[in-house]
Amino acid sequence: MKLTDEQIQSFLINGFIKIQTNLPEHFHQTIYEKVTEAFKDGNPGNNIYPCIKELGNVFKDANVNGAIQSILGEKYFMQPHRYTHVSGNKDQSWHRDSFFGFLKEMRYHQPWNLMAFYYPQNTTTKMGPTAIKPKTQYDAIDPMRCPSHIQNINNFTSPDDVLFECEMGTVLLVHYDIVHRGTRCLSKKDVKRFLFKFLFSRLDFPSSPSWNHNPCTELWDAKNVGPLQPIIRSMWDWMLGKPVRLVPLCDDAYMQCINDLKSQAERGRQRAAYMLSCSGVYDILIDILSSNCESIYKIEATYALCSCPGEQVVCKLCKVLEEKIQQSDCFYFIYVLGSFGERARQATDLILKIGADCQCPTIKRYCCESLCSICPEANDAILNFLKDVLLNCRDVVPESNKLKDRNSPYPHARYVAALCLFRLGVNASPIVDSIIYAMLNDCNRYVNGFCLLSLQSMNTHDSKVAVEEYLNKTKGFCLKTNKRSTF
Ligand SMILES: O=C(O)CCC(=O)C(=O)O
Repeated sequence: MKLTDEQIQSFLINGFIKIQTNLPEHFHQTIYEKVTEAFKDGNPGNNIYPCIKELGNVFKDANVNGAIQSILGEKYFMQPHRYTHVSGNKDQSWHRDSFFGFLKEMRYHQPWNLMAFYYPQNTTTKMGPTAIKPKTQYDAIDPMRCPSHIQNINNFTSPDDVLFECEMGTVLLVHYDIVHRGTRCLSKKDVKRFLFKFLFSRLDFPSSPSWNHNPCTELWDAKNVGPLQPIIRSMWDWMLGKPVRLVPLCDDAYMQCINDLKSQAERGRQRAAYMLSCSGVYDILIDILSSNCESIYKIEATYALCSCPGEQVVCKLCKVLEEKIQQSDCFYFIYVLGSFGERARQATDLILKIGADCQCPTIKRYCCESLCSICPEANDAILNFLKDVLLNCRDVVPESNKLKDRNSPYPHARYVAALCLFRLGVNASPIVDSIIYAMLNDCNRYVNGFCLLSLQSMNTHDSKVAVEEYLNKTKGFCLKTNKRSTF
């Protein structure tokens, strides 16, 4: 079942939606028994999926599949990372998931990624349910780190937090960047609370509504949502596959926004930045990106710029980026240009040049991502760049597969290059040999996983042979995942 307009709007505002599967009680009981059994040997980590193949039925369920399609579009995919959580005797810290510990400078306001939490048992408050801070998916401040002079309310418990008591068979779909945590189990009884976490992502930009949309709601302007209004309105337009609406500002409102850009409260700053951007006033935001101010302001301005209507902003961004080529934070510009997709075509050569000339894995990573969004049909130069990052973006200190490597920007860049090649589909086939090589030889399991997905989606003779051999060998398990190294 596809979601309705109201459900999509509520998801865009709050950052989550609760779905009930149509699967019978005994299905969830079987999953519960199987996971209890599997845990006797330790947490299977990423391998939970091949261990309990029936989990696939949760995501084939019409309600769940329909809801994911509604948010991520028809061509969504499941990421190679999965995890099973058991509630423990301590609350987790409030956190946002990060890509396996990798430091993420920028996240996404647009729903590119979703977490799906599946609960195979009735989950009461005493059993340690998941807690969520609604609306935090748009915050630039991370609850785990923030300069001390900037207000950061998200590492404290607040009355707005939602505790998810739920029935067995519930799937909670959550914006990937929302602040959440697992709470502690208060029950003395030996009833474990399991949660299966799966990640899903969209492959491309929306071109039309992918939910059960009534065209009469097209001009919904999110009037009653408070300071988040300009953000939510922009997300709604984006989800419809439409250009973001131009909303001009009167002089007083403009002056108020300029003042609010440096306000103490994050919501006020976000609103001001988006209102300026949506009114086509982008110079001041671009100035913030070029300045020496605190990164939090740059991140907020960057998110807002992604909703700037019109073509002139692309020219201006390219012009300033050209002047900034040597600077380490040019990735903010590259990120915004990527968010415009094909609208930023004129930036292709500039981004390629920056990516090829720089040594910084973080900048290379953003170049990969933006090139793939701007030019989805790819060309030789783009494929060669992605291939170079995939095969050669390595630290001088050799990587192993240990925990600390998850914090290195080098595997992260290769991981994004592999993900981009997957997004390019058959257009990546000229470099199929490199993708096969990285699937078999890269020391990072997610690089292997995304290369496998890329080869599966390419569906050429060579890719099919490689996939078949690989799956015959692995049987769908990640060979680098074990109970000492679960993800
Ligand atoms: O165990 C839970 O309820 C939450 C799990 C969690 O925070 C996570 O998977 O990131």
